[in-house]
Amino acid sequence: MKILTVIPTYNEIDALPTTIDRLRAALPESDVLIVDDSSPDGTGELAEEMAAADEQIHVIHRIKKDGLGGAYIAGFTWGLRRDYEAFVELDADGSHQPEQLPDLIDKLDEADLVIGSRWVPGGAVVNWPVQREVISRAGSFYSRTMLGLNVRDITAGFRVFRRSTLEDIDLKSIKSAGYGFQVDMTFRVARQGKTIKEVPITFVERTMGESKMSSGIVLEAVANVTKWGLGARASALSKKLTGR
Ligand SMILES: Nc1nc2c(ncn2[C@@H]2O[C@H](COP(=O)(O)OP(=O)(O)OP(=O)(O)O)[C@@H](O)[C@H]2O)c(=O)[nH]1
Ligand SMILES: [Mg+2]
Repeated sequence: MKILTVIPTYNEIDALPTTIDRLRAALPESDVLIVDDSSPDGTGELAEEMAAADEQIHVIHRIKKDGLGGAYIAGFTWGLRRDYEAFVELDADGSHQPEQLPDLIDKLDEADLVIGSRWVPGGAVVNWPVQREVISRAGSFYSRTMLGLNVRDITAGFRVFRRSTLEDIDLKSIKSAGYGFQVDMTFRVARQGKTIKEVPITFVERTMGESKMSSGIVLEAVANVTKWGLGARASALSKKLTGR
């Protein structure tokens, strides 16, 4: 299977080399696409050097920091123009263990989307303050309930999509920038009746670089989940009442 691993980066100059080395060792068959948003710390230039030294590594540069969602959409669009059959999402900061990727890819035999999950039995988080875990679990619980999804870790960013799963999504219509992007993608895949499977992973909080998580990102996700959940309920009710 031809695999593309997409890695969005913003100021990840310290963490990126280790992440790439581990990924290339753990999954040598996968091509890599780094999507950098003109990081002021020089991550984009470093990525270019890596690409010059390894023909399986590619880079795209966006002109300004414009969110994780937009970076993934740019990366997927690049890959869909080529003949990749599976698309991996991986953070640059070391939180997602490339060594666990083969487990996720194996599961793609039975699924259209595989999520590396912190909140299924066997999943774990290392070095997270308790308040971060509470926010993440609560966010997944709220999203699961509002959207009627049977997924434990809805905001997870360690994932593998089948090509057909991405082809069936209108990527241009996705506006969510932060975690909302992961929830949005999960909801769209589930609404098409596709199969989503979770595989337990150990998520290790970053030890290098700075977090891009912000209250704006959390609020965007909560507002969107509420809007989508109420929208889905309203359309189900109107179908019931009108029979259409
Ligand atoms: N291209 C691009 N990448 C981004 C942007 N925001 C975040 N990223 C990258 O997306 C990945 C996840 O971002 P993180 O900052 O690690 O977010 P997080 O995991 O919620 O936060 P921490 O737990 O503090 O690490 C990292 O590889 C970031 O460099 C962005 O606006 N553009
Ligand atoms: Mg992180």
